[in-house]
Amino acid sequence: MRTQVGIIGSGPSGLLLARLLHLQGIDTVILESRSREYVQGRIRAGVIEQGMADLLREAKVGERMDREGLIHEGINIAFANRLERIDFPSHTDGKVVMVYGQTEITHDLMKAHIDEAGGIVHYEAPAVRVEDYDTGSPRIIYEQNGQRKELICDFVAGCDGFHGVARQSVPSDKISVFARNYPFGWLGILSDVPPVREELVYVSHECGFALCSMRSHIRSRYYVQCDLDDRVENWTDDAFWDELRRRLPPHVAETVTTGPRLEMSIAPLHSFVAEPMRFGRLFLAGDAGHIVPPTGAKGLNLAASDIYYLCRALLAYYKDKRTDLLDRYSETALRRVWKAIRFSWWYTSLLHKLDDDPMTHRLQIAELDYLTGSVAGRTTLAENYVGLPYETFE
Ligand code: RFL
Ligand code: PHB
Repeated sequence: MRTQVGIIGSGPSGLLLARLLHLQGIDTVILESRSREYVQGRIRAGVIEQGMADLLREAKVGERMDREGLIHEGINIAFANRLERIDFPSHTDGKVVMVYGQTEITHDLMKAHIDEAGGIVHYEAPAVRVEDYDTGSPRIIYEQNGQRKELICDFVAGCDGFHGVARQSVPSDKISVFARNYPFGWLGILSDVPPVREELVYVSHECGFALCSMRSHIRSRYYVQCDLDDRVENWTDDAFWDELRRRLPPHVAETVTTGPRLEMSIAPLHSFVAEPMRFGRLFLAGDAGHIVPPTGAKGLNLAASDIYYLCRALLAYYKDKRTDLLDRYSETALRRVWKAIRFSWWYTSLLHKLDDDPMTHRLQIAELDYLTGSVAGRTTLAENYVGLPYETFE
């Protein structure tokens, strides 16, 4: 089999790239190790930066998002029994974020790319490795129905997430990795109850971090910081709600509506960057190249900015025979990646229980007091949260 751009992974990175290229007449084939139902069912991100929302509109999959997504003009931060609000538009030249689940984005992309446009996605077809990426015709070796097959391409996009094979196809002496594992995780619940506040609430408490998020006016997503060795089986719904309320200021806690879980899961927190993001004709994008802890809501948004740069670079090649944007892809994408890695690390360290030393929490409260009380502090937080701008090219 042969295609122009072979894509490994049908998460948001892979699907968005395929969709944008299809709209410009460029052929793709996506290879995905899991089933369509599995990919569709994963519950993950919820906050979309304006840059990503604009890219989804460019991909002509923004209609339902614009109808059903919630525009948020700020976030709340709870600490020391206080609730402070950071307003986005007044600190960022009018920018806002969109609350719209990754599950819905994946659904919209699948409908547009596969069901309506007839785009090719092979599910349950895991890639095994990428070969010949230093030549003019790289190949993806994959498995389907127990058979080994190969997809010959002009370019390969490794959109196969943190555990994928694209990055692992490169010899370790050609790649530098930077990693930090945090000694805690997030226990999350999804429940059909109205959110406690109209906007997200990030909580720093001496018992640990908590987050009140949502998917709609009637579906909430809440998280509490937990130990890395904790298990979902250790938690009843009541125990979760009690722990969440313990960490909220009393006047907020008493307004939490509780209900049965639709889903409960634990996610570990990591920071990870692989450099470079380009190896000959193999390009990494999204979680395949970098991971952030979810605190800053940046993972999915970074995947989108990678796809923005990669798509423009591929278009410049196919339409104008230009290779300069492909050559600059890694450097350009990584500049934005590192700023989000920094923000996510800083915001995680600011809000989580890091150790048992009471002074650590006092220092965090002092920083939160400074940040929320100063125009400069609020601006720094707001600018990073709504998303730093994408670079443009002539
Ligand atoms: P994905 O979504 O992991 O998709 C990769 C796909 O590749 C497939 N795959 C393979 N296919 C073929 N052959 C192989 N050998 C393969 N190996 C893997 C996988 O099955 C999968 O379908 O990566 P992608 O597309 O780069 O997208 C990244 C985002 O999913 C991720 O960054 C976000 O979910 C992170 N994230 C958040 N990001 C935000 O921007 N805002 C948020 O509010 C936010 N909240 C979150 C999050 C992630 C979380 N978890 C569970 C890690 C909240 C949580 C709890
Ligand atoms: C979510 O709604 O899942 C969510 C929101 C904000 C974050 C992380 C996760 O920072």
